[in-house]
Amino acid sequence: MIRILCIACVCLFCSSGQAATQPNILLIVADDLGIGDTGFSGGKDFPTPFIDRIAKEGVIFTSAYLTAPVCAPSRAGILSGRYQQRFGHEMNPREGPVEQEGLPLSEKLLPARLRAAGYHTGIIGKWHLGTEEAYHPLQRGFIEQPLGFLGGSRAYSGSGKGIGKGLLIDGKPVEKDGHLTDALGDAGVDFINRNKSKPWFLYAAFNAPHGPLQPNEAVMSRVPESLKDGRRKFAGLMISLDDAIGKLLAAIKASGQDENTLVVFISDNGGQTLVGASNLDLRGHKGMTWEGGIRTPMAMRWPGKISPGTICATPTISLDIGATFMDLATGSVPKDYDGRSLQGMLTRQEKLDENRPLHWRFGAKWATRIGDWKIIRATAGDDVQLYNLVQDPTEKNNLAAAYPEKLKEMQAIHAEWNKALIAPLWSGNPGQVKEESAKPKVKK
Ligand SMILES: [Ca+2]
Repeated sequence: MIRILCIACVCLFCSSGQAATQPNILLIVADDLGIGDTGFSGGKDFPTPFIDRIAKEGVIFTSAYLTAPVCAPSRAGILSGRYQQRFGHEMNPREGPVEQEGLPLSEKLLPARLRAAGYHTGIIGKWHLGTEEAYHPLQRGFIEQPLGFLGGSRAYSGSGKGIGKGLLIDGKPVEKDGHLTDALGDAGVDFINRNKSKPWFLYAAFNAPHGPLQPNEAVMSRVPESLKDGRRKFAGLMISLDDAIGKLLAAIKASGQDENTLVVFISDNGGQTLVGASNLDLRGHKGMTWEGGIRTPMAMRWPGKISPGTICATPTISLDIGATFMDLATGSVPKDYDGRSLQGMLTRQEKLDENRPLHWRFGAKWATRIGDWKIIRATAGDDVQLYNLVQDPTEKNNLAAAYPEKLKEMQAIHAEWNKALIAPLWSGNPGQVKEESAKPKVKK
């Protein structure tokens, strides 16, 4: 096993000035899934063999973050490569014919950038970045949409009438039978099979295991007997997701592209424990800036390039994904990107800066992590709290009173970052999340 303890490297943004061979890129984004929901990140109560295969045959990031604790702003960060609060996409947009809320058109998205670099780009699954025509995926750089939908969540199956309304192929309504996760997997396989002549980028934005809890009855016999109620249905959704990912991996291998394809797996926000997800013992859940709201399982696989069994414990954030893809595709990272390329770490085991500040702002809730330390305002009106995440990964012991200088120093760094942000463009619905009492706990 190779453990990369990533310390300062001056070459993070030094590029060769030209891209190496452009790999295909499969970016799998699951929905509302926590670190207790995939085997490679510590989940134990149902198997996820294909997701785990990505990790086993590649690198596991054990301290990976998303830029938001809910769906749409997190996806805006991933696809723009920038902290989404810079351009006002801080909250989930409302959906409907009257609303004009979507990822601002000022942002050139990752699919558009990769397309300009010669990639064939496709999206399956969930969009959630605007329902008006101008915001649609085919207007934002995706050449094709083998199967998807525009909203933030939807049914997985109908009652004898197919999967239901709202499914699209290339922006046009379509009817499908069966279970949505199966259909999305099949559409992704079709995309991979059809595109062999040039590098491709597939954004596989599965809505699983986001609610509603509508698993495919055909897989429920595979759910361990010990699981009950919501967790049982959630496990059913996960089994279908894992099967679909297995089909995508098999299609890549069958197409002869295994060693020319980078596969990335992440969630879009922390687990929604209120509907069956698990963040293990991390504090909080979806909608919060506690670790349970912003941490994700993350793994990458690229046979022949990434050494199997690699573990990176250095904090990484979903902004690094786009930076890495652009570095691979073009040999450089766009200057306005907030992430850093992981290419050197992935392929040459270069060390990463462990003390890069990472920031969050979600309305009144915010946080900053630097190295071992994190400050957090968990709820409007709360005092700012300080935690040492290495000694206290479950955020139990607030050290604000014990280390006032550290608190002050980090607050100043957060305030400086905050200055570059704009006000949210819409108030949105931050998600159906229950506020957790966040009274400071002072270490005795
Ligand atoms: Ca989500």
